[in-house]
Amino acid sequence: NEHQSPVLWFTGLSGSGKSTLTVALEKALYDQGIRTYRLDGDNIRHGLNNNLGFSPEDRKENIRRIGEVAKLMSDAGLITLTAFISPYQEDRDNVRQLLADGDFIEIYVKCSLEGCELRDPKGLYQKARAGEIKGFTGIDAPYEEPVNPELTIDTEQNTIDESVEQIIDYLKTRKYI
Ligand code: GGZ
Repeated sequence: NEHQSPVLWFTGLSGSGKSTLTVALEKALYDQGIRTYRLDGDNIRHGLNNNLGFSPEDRKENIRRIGEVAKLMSDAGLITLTAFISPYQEDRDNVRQLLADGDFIEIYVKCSLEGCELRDPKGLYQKARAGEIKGFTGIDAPYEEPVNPELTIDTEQNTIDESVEQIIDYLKTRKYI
């Protein structure tokens, strides 16, 4: 391998498909005998970062800590998959800087706001529209689209299987796996 274990950094709106994709990708990699670790809200926001909310400052700190944890996972030899909105380009760039060249793979999970609102799996957009949640990403808090992501996955145009294949192809072509 030319590279250390990379961090696959999924970014996108709530409901864009980050969690679904990372779960499916993890399974596909596991089936090929490749060891991964997945970081998401369930194991980070409920634990290490349970003192953080959704202000810009807290999101920044959320992403900073996740970047540091991802770096440790990567040092330990695991391909790390992270599934966080990570709405600010600057915060994502800081994680990229933290890692060795080529170890940060920014994957934009692209889905229109309309599409995410239609899915609304947890009813959060509806609550945000009703003013019951303030500062919700895409409604009254910003999402900065990645400027130069390694990959863009359009979850309105592709099935989960197609998206997983696209990522695996990328990893093989670049000799990460
Ligand atoms: C965005 C929020 C908010 C606000 C709660 N804005 O669909 P979900 O529920 O499971 O994913 C969202 C998750 C976002 O947490 P992240 O750690 O990924 O965000 S960030 O990277 O910006 O720090 C959503 C829920 O938390 N949620 N309030 N105001 N999403």
